[in-house]
Amino acid sequence: VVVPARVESLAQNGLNAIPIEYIRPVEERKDMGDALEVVEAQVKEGTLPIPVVDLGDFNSENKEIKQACVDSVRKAAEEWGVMHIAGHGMSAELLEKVQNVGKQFFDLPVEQKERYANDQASGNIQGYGSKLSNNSSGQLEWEDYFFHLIHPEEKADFTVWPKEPSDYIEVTKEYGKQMRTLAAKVFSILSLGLGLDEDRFDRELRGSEDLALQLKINYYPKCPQPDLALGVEAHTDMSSLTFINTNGVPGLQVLKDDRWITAECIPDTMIVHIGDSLEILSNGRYKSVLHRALVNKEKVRISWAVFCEPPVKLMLRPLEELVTEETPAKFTPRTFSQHFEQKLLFKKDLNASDKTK
Ligand code: AKG
Repeated sequence: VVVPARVESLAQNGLNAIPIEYIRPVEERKDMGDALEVVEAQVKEGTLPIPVVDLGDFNSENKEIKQACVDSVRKAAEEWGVMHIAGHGMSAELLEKVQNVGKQFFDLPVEQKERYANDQASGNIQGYGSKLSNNSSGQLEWEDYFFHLIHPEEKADFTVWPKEPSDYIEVTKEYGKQMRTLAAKVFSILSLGLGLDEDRFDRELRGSEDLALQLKINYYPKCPQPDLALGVEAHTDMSSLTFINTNGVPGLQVLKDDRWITAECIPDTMIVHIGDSLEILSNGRYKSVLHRALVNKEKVRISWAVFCEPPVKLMLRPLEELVTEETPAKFTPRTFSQHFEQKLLFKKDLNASDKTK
């Protein structure tokens, strides 16, 4: 088993300069910097922020309010491929519990977390991990993570889930259940936005099984040189949708019109990304957003990303309702796993976290 260096251990050593493997090439450094400073500068500058939509309006009896909600979600998904959602319906209490159990796990000493280490070389991708330096450039990311499937429950392998804290499993299971409900709601709105039957995207994406929801808790230690390192390098997600919650520390950046826009932390909202699977089904109407994570000098950042993935054998192709003479199919059919393999051909290194990219 190759055990990579944990970024947390490196950060604890009080370095003034980061090891060379974490230094990004010059071409990637546009709009990089300390996330706390970058987001502040962006607000001052009046940069167009990532749209905020209120999903609560979708439950309105008033047809116009409901339609305005559908329109705003469609517009954000078409123009940005990412949005903040308010009115998502998940209780603040559950979200707080999810954050507490995740933080309590990461507060354990590294040696104790090491008992949950994944083994990427043998394909055991669930568990505690960090990027392995197995490509020629040796490029690494400034984060450690915990990755595991949380829904459907029958597919979850509870033996790899954290046993400490003792309520981790119960809380995270409930999160998986409620995330599935939320995903169904977002699919309804996105289906109606393109004039499709309300259950169209969900029905197509779950196939004869169900969506697989994968949780990745990203733990980004403080970084002495945030202008040179990335917590997560630029990628689009393979998923249909990805939901992101954070501990209130900024870091996420999305590419829009050739500029990296940093997500602000807006209380009581979460972020939703459109992933590749939905981009393909929507025949490119909804954009799979390119994103990355910055780090900062002052605060540990933790994010909880839930990737809603179709079954691996599911055939991804543009929905027939969206393929016309004026809008021919932009994507060739491929299964979800073939899509994964095709993407990897363009990348030299295989890592656990790449399963989601
Ligand atoms: C990933 O884990 O793939 C991410 O993109 C994380 C983004 C974030 O931490 O906000």
